[in-house]
Amino acid sequence: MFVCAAAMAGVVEHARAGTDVAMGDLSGLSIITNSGGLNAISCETTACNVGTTTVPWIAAMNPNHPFIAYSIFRLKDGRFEQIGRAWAKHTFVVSSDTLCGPCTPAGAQSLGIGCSDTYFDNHNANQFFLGPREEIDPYTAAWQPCGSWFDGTPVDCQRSNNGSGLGPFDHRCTVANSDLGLAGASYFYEGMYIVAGDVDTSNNIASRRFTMFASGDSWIFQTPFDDNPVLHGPVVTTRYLTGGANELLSTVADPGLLYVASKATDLGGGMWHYEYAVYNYTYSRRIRRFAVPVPGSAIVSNIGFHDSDFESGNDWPGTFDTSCGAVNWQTDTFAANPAANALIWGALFNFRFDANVPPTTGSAAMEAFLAGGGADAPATNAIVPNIGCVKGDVNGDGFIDGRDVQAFVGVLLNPPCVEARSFCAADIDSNSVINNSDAIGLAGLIVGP
Ligand SMILES: [Ca+2]
Ligand SMILES: [Ca+2]
Ligand SMILES: [Ca+2]
Ligand SMILES: [Ca+2]
Repeated sequence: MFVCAAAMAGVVEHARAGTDVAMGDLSGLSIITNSGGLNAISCETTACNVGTTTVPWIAAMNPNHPFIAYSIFRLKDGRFEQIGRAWAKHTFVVSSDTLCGPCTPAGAQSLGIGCSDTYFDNHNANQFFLGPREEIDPYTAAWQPCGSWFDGTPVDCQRSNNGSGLGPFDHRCTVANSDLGLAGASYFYEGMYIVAGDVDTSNNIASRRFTMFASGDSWIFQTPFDDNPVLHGPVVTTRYLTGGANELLSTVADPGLLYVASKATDLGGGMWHYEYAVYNYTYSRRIRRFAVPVPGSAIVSNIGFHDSDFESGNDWPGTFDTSCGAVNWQTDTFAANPAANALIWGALFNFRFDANVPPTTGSAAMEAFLAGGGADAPATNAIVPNIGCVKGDVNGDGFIDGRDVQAFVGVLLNPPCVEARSFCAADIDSNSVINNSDAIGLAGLIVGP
């Protein structure tokens, strides 16, 4: 079993002033139960208090406890997909162990400085303490017990729902047999602690590679010891892209972060495959729309979507909007359907298509599901089909000159869809808004350096 380097060194990994919980170990991936081609999967997580304060670990209905999220991913043929995801584990008690080094115990409801606490696979899969991710703000770790899943009926801020009456796969990380054991695939599991006030969240999330073999009608999972340390960071940032040509990772902050990994592959014959893995790390508002600019005259095929549940009815339909010049996927608005399949934190959705257009660097548009926060931020550092957008050449005649001013005013007064070429050319600073700063930018381009 891997333990944090701190444990081997006998010292705390690093002491940063304030609250700092780290994922000290991630191991023991196992099948809790299986039947009918499905597997409920869980893993073992170890928290280390590497900060300078104790951390409350008080069971629901008290809101002051960390949350543990975990899920399963597969990399195959250039596609990085999430194939299972559990509801969030509400932590409820700590032991004061020494996996991370010297520990100053602080009781069962508080993780002492330097102390570790391990939840085994059966703990993390216990439906009594699994709650909907939607109730938790991944950025602030806020959770409102009153009216929660645990509160149940009546809504009286008392725990009514004890997790009984559930099926073996409900709320658990459920993975289909058909997604496991595929030739040429690599598999990973990721775990994350969400902790209020954590001053360094980069060490809260980590992943490990695992392998498997079939055993009767089930699977035996193994987490190789060699060359397979606990790798900190969101899995999409550490396990997918390799820095090759036509690959980019875009980071979007709201506050809260999400990542858009994009990749284009030359299929030959003038066709390209575009592949997007959009991972919501801590983006509270979720995402309900994703759009990639494509020239309206392009040939587009094989528009696809992948999420990690087993419901096709909630998949985001993808369409090629030739008038706008975009391939667009979306689910319902919050107003239309508060339970829509928006991209929740800890989830990864894939968007893909083929087009007869070579790639360039540009922006993919996204729309938040919940109100609040700032303007909906695009992924500005993405691999997208080249729509022929040249910043400043708003009228598309190959020159940047006074004639673009008139075209710019047209876009300013009557903006087309954000994916359109003229919008892109007028949006000099690539922030998906046309305003005065773009006018100044255009003037600078016309006058020249
Ligand atoms: Ca931390
Ligand atoms: Ca689905
Ligand atoms: Ca022009
Ligand atoms: Ca702009």
